[in-house]
Amino acid sequence: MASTKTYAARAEGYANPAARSLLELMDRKKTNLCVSVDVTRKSSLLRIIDAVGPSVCLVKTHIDIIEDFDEDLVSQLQHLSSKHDFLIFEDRKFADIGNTVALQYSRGVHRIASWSHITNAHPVPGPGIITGLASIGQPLGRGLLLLAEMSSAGTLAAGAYTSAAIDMARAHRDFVIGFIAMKRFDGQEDFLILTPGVGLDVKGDGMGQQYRTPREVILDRGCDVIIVGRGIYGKGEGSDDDVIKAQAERYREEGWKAYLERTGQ
Ligand code: S5P
Repeated sequence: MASTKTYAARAEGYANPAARSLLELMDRKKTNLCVSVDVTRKSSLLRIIDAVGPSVCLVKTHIDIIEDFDEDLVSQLQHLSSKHDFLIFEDRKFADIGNTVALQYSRGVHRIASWSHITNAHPVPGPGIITGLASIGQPLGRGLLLLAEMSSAGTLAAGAYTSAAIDMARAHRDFVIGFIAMKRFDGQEDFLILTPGVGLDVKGDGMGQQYRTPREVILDRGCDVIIVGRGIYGKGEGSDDDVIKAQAERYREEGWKAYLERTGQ
């Protein structure tokens, strides 16, 4: 049912502020594109985010790969988030006991909870990982995604593991807003489905990544957000701005067209 409802209509059903803001801004900005920026220099990260900003609802970071990370990077990231109207998703993939992830989320040099609207976790430790992350993130209005499935070949996140992840999310709907998954799951509850492994030009990367098109992901599989990395920014520290902007718009248009078709608009 969630797959045929509009993002705007679904926003009203979420108590979690991050989920609500994300759905509202997707509707306002007409984009279901999340750009994943996996570069290693602060200047490249900010340049690429500024270039894709107008086309995206969400920017996904791997903050621990930045070699010259500093406090100023966080300020500039927050500035770009307001300038272009997108949310920030730190793809931290927490995977430890509750007490440890609470520290990893709030402390260390990165202090992820202080700037990242959304983060994610592997369900492998059991529900304590949600309790730990919620103790930090919930008072700040943050949202959590569970990795119920993965895009890589041979992933162990399948079958009974995926079902258990869904059950864990159901028990914590105030903080768990959805999943990293390859398809929408049946069920009464509305969860956000964010899907990586999206590419228009290639099928894989020689290291296990597997790509599907925005249309397959949004229309055929009923997912909500396409996560695109190298298909947009290119290789290494990224292509020229003009190329990146054009690629971001190309993916935004594909993703949005598939959503309009799915919702019968
Ligand atoms: O199953 C997954 C989950 C994630 S979050 N498969 C993924 O590829 N990701 C992330 O999405 C991955 O860590 C990377 O940052 C991004 C995909 O990048 P691309 O360059 O292959 O589009």
